[in-house]
Amino acid sequence: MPLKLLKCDETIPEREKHVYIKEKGEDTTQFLPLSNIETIPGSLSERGCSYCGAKLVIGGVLKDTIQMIHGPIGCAYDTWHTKRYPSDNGHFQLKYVWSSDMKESHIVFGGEKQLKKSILEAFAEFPDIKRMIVYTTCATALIGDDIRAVVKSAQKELGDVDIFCVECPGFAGVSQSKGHHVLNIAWINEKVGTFEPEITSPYTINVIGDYNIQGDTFVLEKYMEKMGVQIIAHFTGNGTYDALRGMHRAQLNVTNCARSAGYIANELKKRYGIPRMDVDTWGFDYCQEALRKIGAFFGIEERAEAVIAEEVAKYQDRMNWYKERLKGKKVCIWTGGPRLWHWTKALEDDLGMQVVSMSSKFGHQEDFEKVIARGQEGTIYIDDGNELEFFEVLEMIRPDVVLTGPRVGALVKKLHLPYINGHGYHNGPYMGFEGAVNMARDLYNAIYSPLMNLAGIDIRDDETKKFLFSEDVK
Ligand code: D6N
Repeated sequence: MPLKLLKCDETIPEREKHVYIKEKGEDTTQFLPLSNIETIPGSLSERGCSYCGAKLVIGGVLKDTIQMIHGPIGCAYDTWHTKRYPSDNGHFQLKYVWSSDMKESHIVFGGEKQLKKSILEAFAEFPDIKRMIVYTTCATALIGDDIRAVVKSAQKELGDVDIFCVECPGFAGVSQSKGHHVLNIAWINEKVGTFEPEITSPYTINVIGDYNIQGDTFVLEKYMEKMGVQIIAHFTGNGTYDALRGMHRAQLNVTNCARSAGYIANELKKRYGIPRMDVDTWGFDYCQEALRKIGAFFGIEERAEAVIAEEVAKYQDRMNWYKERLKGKKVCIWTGGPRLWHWTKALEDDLGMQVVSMSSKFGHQEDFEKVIARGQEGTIYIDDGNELEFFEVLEMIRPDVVLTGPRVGALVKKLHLPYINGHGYHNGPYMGFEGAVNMARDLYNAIYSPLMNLAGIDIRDDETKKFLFSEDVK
């Protein structure tokens, strides 16, 4: 019985095909849970929309680009400031939010004039910024506004600006994953090859699928600098619009998040012959493996070893200290998709933890293949999990800590279990060697925090009252 119908799903039995428990000696190809299909009506999904996948996850990270959202203000507001991707230029991309602010009359009479006005106003307001991405949303896509025509006329009028269009309204796909795909493919079709980067090293790479969550990118950039490897484009952590136009000049694509950016890595291979190398840059052991692979590709193995030796010497003792205390602790990983397969073995091998449940919002079949291959027997694997399922699973396995987002995290906290932000991190970065230590420290702090014991106490309870007002406590 590898697929499992949870009790809470009795009224939506289709959910059985989305929940899987790995058993001994099983051929997982027969029992992959369904994924990347429409959410079943009645299931309170945690997914985001397709527009959000393009804007919040990929485009919005760029540090020198105005993000113009053509739609009602909520689409702009709700994808602003909900993710932590800093930049080294004062966080321009986090400070501002732009929108054509569609109202009812624009829906009735068309919003193109409003968009044009907003584009011109935004560039006038930020005279140093010459790059923009314009996004459609459900409302403007449904009424058929022609954003490309508007963009063309605005570019003509302003002369010195470059604008990229993302036509991926919220309803374009079953989850945010569609938005990743649309932006990847549109970018390679329209922008790659239109800018020539300056080459400063005989070893050049693009880093693909890393979004500088709480400074992840800065960690990787430091390692590459020490190895003498030039990063032509960082897709899109701390990235610039023009650097991404020059992606065709790298010798290698180092791909971390294969889910959100594997598409552009594949296209760069097909169209420009640039090889794709998949790495895991989270995890103490994985990071060593990643640096070794990059070193071997360029024949600079000794440089990779030097970085590894330096970092391991700096951080190994701390990892050991945390491993001692985290060994055997049960953890759930409930995030978007790829972090499940990046993190499960890293937490088990580096820290001795036991991953007891993994839930993915929008992973595809290939993600589940990787997750289940790296995961343990007895672990519960869920696609597009809903709130009641999370409650039931927490009851079943009583984990020591859950890695998830603030929404599900709030639910977890109500059951007096600690959660760590698996999307935006508690105190990151989590990437690389120092990141692995930060993650271990956050897990340790969460599990051992005395607050969790206090949270379980009901102060209205007579016994508790007696205790709280006793002489001992005073
Ligand atoms: Fe990749 S799949 S882009 S690693 Fe992606 Fe990345 Fe994962 C994700 S930074 Fe997860 Fe999301 Fe983030 S769910 S925002 S943590 V949240 N689309």
